[in-house]
Amino acid sequence: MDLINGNEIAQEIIEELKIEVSAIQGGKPCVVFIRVGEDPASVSYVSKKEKTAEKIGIESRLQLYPNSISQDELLEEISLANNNNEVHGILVQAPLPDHIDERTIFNHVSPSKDVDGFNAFNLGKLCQEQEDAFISCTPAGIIELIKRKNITTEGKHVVVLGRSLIVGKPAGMLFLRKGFPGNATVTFCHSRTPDLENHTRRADIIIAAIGKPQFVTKEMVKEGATIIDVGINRIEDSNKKSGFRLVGDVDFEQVAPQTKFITPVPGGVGPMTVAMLMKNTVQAFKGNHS
Ligand code: L34
Repeated sequence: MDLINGNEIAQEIIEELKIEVSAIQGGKPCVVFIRVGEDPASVSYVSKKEKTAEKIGIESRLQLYPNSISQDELLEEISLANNNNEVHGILVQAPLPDHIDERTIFNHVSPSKDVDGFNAFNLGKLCQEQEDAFISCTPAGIIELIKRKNITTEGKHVVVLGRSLIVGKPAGMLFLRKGFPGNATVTFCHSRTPDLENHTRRADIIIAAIGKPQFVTKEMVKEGATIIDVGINRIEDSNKKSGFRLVGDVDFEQVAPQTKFITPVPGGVGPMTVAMLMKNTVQAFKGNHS
């Protein structure tokens, strides 16, 4: 079993970006973070993004709004950022309150500033395998882990658990692309898939992104499989100061010994999401300036 250290690989990327950004002459990459409400996970993730941006030399502007903001008001804020030449990247942290349609919001971000890769234009580019698509940060982080650990994907069976726009769907598309890492056979499974374990047991690589704590058990995993655990679930733990601990979608203790590679939670995919956002922001800056 080889534990994939997401913190370490994310740090490598951050160091590479520091060098890239310090070589920029004239201007500085700038990203706007839009956060609505005070969801504790969102507060923590956005604050990680701010700190990482600062380390790299990327300017970030945090725009906070109350849960009561209307969809039109939020669209207007995005328009302002779209039209602001000082801003290269825009990120609207999910989840948004129920009265706001996330799809409408994501599609309103200018494709050239869509560092999250959530809008239809960038998702379309991903399907078309266009090199300049912004790719959603979590799936991009998964692919980067696979690349840097040199894990073979060609001819392998990848089973994606989850069909979200943010992780499941784009992750599957990435493994499907021609080239490395790609050329895999991809199966999507979700909450309506019967006999899930029939699929997962045949997987060489499992991408667990269903948001159910410790859902993947050892009976579901073949010996020598690679597991990428995308889940970040807070479960109550009275032994912790915070009152909770983080667990993935995989029962790590049980499953890890029979895997070839596995990502831990925390310290696996999470830090990669942040690193890839930074990479996309630098990309957005360079795009605007070319
Ligand atoms: N718009 N919304 C938008 N873009 C995103 O890319 C995200 N995501 C997901 C939720 N909503 C979003 C994130 O930023 C998930 N996510 C995210 C970011 C960072 C981490 C996890 C998820 C992370 O750093 N995780 C650490 C531990 C976090 C902790 O201690 O709370 C880890 O080691 O997994």
